[in-house]
Amino acid sequence: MSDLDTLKQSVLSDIAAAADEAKLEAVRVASLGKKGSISEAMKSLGRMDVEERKIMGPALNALKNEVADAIAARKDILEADALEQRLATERIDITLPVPAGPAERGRIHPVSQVVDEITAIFADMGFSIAEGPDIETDYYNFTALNFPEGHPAREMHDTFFFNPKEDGERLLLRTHTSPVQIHTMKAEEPPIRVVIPGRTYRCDSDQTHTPMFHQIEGLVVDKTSTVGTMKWVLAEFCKAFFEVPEVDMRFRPSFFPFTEPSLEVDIRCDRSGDNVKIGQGDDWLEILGCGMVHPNVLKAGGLDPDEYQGFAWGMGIDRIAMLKYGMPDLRAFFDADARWIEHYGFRPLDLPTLFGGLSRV
Ligand code: 2NM
Repeated sequence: MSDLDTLKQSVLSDIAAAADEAKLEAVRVASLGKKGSISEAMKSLGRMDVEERKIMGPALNALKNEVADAIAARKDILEADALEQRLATERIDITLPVPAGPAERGRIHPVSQVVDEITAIFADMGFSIAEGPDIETDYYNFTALNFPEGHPAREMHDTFFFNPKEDGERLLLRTHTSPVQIHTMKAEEPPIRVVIPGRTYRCDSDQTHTPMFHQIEGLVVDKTSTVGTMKWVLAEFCKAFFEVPEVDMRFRPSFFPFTEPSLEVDIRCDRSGDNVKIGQGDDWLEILGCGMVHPNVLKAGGLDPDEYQGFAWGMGIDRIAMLKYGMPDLRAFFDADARWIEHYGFRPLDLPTLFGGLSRV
């Protein structure tokens, strides 16, 4: 019996000392496993005489059960301890902000944001979006748009020309997005309603000009659109873009080679505070140029001016972005400074829509 007691004390103290589930399992194998100490003791029962076995049988069984119970109890404690430790070390504070992943940290450039806002507004009015190449021919950039050969307007655009090709033709960086209107007229049947955002280039660089800048232009061609239609479209655009219920607009006569009549549009604003306020005040802000498409331009687009008519407009995106989002320095737009985009950029998943709000500022 004292042998059994010694065995019991030894196994129970091993169980109590097992610091984790792996060590406890080792104790189980060493005692109750096939070749474990208790199992070996059980095997010795066969070699005993009947009297001895009557005593040792129940005693060994009791020991086996006691050890099995002790292991199960210790296992419960170790499992609870392990869980306790995980809960302590893996605890998360669900009130903390979600750490930003790449899609959260990236920012949309204000120029892209404003293009998305403007195209959303015109898409809502039934316009589609067209794009064209940055490199153009003299014909599409000037001639087709009714700029006469040798006309000073060609010089005024401060065009970047490429070296002449072997056949003498000089390609250029488009000075406006208007060549895309010609491509569109040639490719599509009226009614045409398109907006064309894109990069444009003029050899000009100072406080308010960069050699590359962005324009967005629009074109409507059908059989019935008039200056009245144009004024309504542009007024709807201004209200939606500046997110105000009413805007006062002023149309001044102007000149562009590709439109007749040509007009410049100002909207009422207030410059008395730090930021320009749109829709109120005693000042005017020039925001776009527009006009009825010149018959020569319709012809260049393959359309009969006796059958079709329409209007077009154009505006600078960079300037209008500066205005809407209070960014003082145009040149910072193209410096690729991460701190600038972090401050002025927009969240990539906050897409401008008319129903969700354009800018959420
Ligand atoms: C402007 C102002 C006025 C314009 C005209 C055309 C075309 F090709 F349809 F004739 N495209 N863009 C236009 C008219 C552009 O920008 C200040």
